[in-house]
Amino acid sequence: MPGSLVSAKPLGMKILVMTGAGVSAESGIPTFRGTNGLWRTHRVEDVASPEAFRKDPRLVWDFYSERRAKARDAHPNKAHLALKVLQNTIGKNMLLVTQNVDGLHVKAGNTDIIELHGNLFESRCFNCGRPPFKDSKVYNEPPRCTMCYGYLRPNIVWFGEQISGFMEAVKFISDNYKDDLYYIAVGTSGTVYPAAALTRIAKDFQVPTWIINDETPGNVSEFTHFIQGKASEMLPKLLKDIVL
Ligand code: BJW
Ligand code: ZN
Repeated sequence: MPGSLVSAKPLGMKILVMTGAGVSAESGIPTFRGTNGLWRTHRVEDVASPEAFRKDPRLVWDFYSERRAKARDAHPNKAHLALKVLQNTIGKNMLLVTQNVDGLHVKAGNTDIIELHGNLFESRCFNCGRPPFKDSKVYNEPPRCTMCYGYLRPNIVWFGEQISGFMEAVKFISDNYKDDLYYIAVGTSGTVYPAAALTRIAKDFQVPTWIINDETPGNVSEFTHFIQGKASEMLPKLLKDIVL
C-alpha cells in the first residue's frame, strides 16, 4: 500500500536504514537480480564464492575489476544524498546499514556506515592474515600479496562467508525499539540472509517497517508499509514526511 506519513516528528526519533542495490541503480550501478541484473550475465557460483575464486581467480577478478571501474566513476544520486541530509539532521539517532559494496554512501558524505557485504575498494589476502587495505585498481590478472605471494581477493563477503556488523544492527534495534524507532529498507529484494532477517527482527520488536522498492519484493508481507517507486524520488519524500 503506497503510504505517506502524517506529521513532522520530533528529533528524538531513531531510524535504521537498510539499503540494497536498488539505491545505486539510478547511479548506473547494476543490481543483482531482475532484468538487467548481474546474475543474468554471470553465474553466482562462478564469481561470488571462495570455491569460485579457488577455481578461477582470473574470472573473479575480471568481474570485480569491471565493477570497480564502473563504481569508481559513479556519483551518488538523490537517495544517497537524502541519507546524508538525514545523518546531518539526526546524527547518531540514525544507523545506516548497507548491503552495497560500491562506496556511494561514503561518496555522498555519510559516515559510520555498516557495510554488511564488504567494500569493492578494498582487497585482502586470500592466503595469509594480512588485513584488508584500500585498493581501487583494476587488474588484468589476479594480483599477488606482497607478504606471502598468495592471491589477493576483493574484500567482499561471498556466499557462505560471515557478514560483518550484523549484530551491531540488531543491537541498534534492541536498544532503541522503545524510542520511536523506524526501520526503512530501500532498493532490496530481501532474498539474501542474514541481511533480510533484520526486517523480521525489527517487526518482532514491533518497530514500524518500511520498504521503498520499484517492484514488490518477495518479503513484502514482513513490512508494515510498502512504497512502490524509485528510490531517488520516494526516499527523499518519505524522509521529508517523517523527519526533515
Ligand atoms: C529499485 C530501483 C530503484 C531496482 N529504486 N528499487 C537463511 C535462509 C536461506 C539462505 C541463507 C540463510 N542464511 C544464510 C543463507 C545463505 C546465503 C543466502 O542468503 N542465500 C540466499 C540467496 C538463498 N547467505 C550467505 O551465504 C551469507 N553468509 C552467511 O550466511 O554466512 C554464515 C556464516 C556464519 C558464520 C561463519 C561463516 C558463515 C553471505 C551473503 C553474501 C551476499 N553477497 C552478495 C554478493 C557479493 C558479491 C558482490 O557484491 O559481487 O551481495 S549477494 C548479492 O545480493 C550482493 C547484495 O548485497 C545482495 C543483496 O542484493 P540486493 O541488494 O537485495 O539486490 P537485488 O538485485 O537482489 O535487488 C535490488 C532490488 O532493487 C530489486 O527488488 C529491484 O526491483 C529494486 N530496484 N532499481 C528502487 N531505482
Ligand atoms: Zn598474503
